[in-house]
Amino acid sequence: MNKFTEQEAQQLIAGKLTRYFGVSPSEASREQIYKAVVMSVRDIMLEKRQAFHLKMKKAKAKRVYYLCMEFLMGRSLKNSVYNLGIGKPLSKALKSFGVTLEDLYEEEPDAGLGNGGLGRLAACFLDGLATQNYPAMGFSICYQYGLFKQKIVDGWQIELPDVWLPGGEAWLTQRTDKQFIVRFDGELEEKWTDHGMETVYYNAREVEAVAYDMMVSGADSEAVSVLRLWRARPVQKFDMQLFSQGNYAEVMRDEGEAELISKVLYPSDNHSEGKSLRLKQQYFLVSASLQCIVSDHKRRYGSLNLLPEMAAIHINDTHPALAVPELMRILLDENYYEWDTAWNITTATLAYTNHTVLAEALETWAEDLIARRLPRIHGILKEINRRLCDDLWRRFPGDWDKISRMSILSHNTVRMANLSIVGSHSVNGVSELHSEIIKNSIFRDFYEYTPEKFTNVTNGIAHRRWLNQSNPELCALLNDCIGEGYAKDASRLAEFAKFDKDESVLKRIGEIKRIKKEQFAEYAKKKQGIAIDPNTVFDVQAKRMHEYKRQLLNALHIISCYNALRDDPNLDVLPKTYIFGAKAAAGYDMAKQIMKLICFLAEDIRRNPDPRIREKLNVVYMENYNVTMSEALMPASEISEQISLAGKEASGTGNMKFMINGALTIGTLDGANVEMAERVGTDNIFIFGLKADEVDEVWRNGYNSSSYYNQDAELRRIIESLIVGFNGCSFAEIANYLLRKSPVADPYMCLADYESYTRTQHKMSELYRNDPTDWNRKSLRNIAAAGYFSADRSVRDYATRIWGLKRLDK
Ligand code: 26W
Repeated sequence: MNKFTEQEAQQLIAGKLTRYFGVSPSEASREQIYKAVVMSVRDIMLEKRQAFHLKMKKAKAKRVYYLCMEFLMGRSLKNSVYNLGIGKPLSKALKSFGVTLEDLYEEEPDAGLGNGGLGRLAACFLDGLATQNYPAMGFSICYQYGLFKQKIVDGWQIELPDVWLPGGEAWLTQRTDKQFIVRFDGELEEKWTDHGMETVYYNAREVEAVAYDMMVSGADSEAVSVLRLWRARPVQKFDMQLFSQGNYAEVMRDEGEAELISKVLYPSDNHSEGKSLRLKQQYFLVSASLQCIVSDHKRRYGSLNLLPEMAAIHINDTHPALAVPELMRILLDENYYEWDTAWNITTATLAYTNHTVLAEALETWAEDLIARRLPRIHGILKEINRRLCDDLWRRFPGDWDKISRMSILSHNTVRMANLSIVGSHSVNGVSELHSEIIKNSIFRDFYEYTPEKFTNVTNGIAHRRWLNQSNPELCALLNDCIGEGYAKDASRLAEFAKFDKDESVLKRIGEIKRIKKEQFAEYAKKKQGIAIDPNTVFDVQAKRMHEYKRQLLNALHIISCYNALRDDPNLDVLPKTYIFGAKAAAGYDMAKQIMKLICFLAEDIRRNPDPRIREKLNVVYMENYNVTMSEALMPASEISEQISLAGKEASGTGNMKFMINGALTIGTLDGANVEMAERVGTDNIFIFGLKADEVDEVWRNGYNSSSYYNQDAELRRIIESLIVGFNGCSFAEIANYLLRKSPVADPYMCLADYESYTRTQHKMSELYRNDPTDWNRKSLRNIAAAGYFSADRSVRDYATRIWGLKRLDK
């Protein structure tokens, strides 16, 4: 493999410094050294990719193309150095430049090209694919601004632009040989030509898509995954006529409009806004990617007849669903296929994953918007829909309700989920529970129509990033006990379970957690000037801020603890620090209100004059939670809060990151928590609350939050406290939300689950205080049971059961 020696590394880096920055090693700034190192590491990966590419070509290997509007990559240097196995020579080489590798890691901005779970999953998958030598490419957009930078001013979230490219660009390789024209607007005309009836598309606005590649090396493998990011720019033909007529403004406007497409990532997670620019982004991604895939395929194999045998194209959530009509357009208009053949090729190539059941997240577009912006795509959608409805009519004669629910076009809306299902040969959810729910509720009609399409692939995480790289201390213990094999085969973590009676191992687990807590406390001090006492228990909820994830339920319990301590500051309770990290979608008012409540509650406690209270209860809201912060936080956590209303969290992946780092979960039977409980055993996880079917039942019978309020004095006291407020601010609005909001009070049933939650919290505190050894034993069992939740296993499931992909080393 293309590794290097210390001397070679030194020369490579010094060479970059002279050629790209005109400085000698002794003059170079840390930033310049960082960039020179990135360029050197990138070169190694480009070479490695080329070798793998050759192998793919020779083997005529099938490839997967993963289309996703988000790839939440975080930092790349540490991961690349680890995966390439070049840490030692590089560290030594850097001595002569007067910096350490750790210093350089800190120079790198996060590539925050995603919102949350969906985007981080896509990033984890690229790692799993490369490590197992699967031929894979991700496609997304090269957003100039990634997910906003969060500032919290007086408890209120402010969004600032995320300027990542100055430091992140060094990873990108511009591919001037990969450029495609994407067309919007314009008009259609049908014409008779040599190919029969042809649809001609004219007067379109054209935008050019230019590729920027980012390499993701596998760990100790031959493969490198490529993430191809499209940047939009005006087509390089200047409208001279407009310009010479003196229409400068119009010319410049067109230029600006083109670039707008890849300007910024939409910050909304689980809520579809239906904005025209977002539609343009989606089509831009889909059209550029498919043109690229198709042209590569044709260069290699001549025609598109073999596309399904050689390419698996994945639609990650419905955001790239226009891949269905776009592939049809390319087959029909540019390659003159008959409709039926084109349709068979399309559906055999595409597969779709659903990542959420929330109604407000299910995407629909106004049909007239699509008709205007994408007239040809609209025409194809109408024909897909016509044929679908014909077939449904044959299968379910007279069942108009069903047919109207299943149609793609209805009442001036285009339903992207229906389109994705109809246009794919496979539809999957991301945990067992979620996959059952989609079959039985949101996609029930489709499940009855084509049951063979539906399947499950439970999510997984890049465990080398989340365990090996983030927690070397824990890995040292694992290596002592079970060797290093788990890095490439996470199922071997199970061998760690044998040590659950070994007192010295259990003790070391506690010591390691303590070290990671101290490190995080230092990090929080440095980042935010906040003091965290590592002697307290770290109870952490880190994920996007959303009503269904119920950060509010957590807050209600903290308020009750605070009340108890205000009543009796001498109360003998387990000292805890509650840590939150979460961004809210910019326009999501309720989420921002909950954030404000937590921040004001935190401040109220911090300002409490009684040190006996402050010593036992601390609340910390970490600002700007992102991948890099997460890597510091997961290993330091002792309690993992996974408390969504059952049936709402498709899977969760943070839950897996906490688990593999030995945190104990307090959670509902939701998403992947269900499978975590099955694997670790119910004695080692703290499950509470209504189950998904019980939630449905309570809902059917009419949920009334007041009945819980009336029966529970503790709850009444908490609501009172909300109204009185914290740090001088009343939160009566939240009290109202829980009890009186129309049309429903407490839509995510915090009050229904409160008693069970608080009881379970107490149970955990008792265990922590009374039997720390048993706590560590449970922690050990969680680590040992986490292997299944590796992205390596997830992508293997996709590869064998959905994509029909083979490893290139087997
Ligand atoms: C169009 C607005 C929008 C944006 C993003 C709608 C929906 C999304 C995503 C699908 C939301 C998301 O990230 N879902 C999360 O996906 C993870 C990976 O499968 C799961 O682990 C989480 O449970 C799920 O919430």
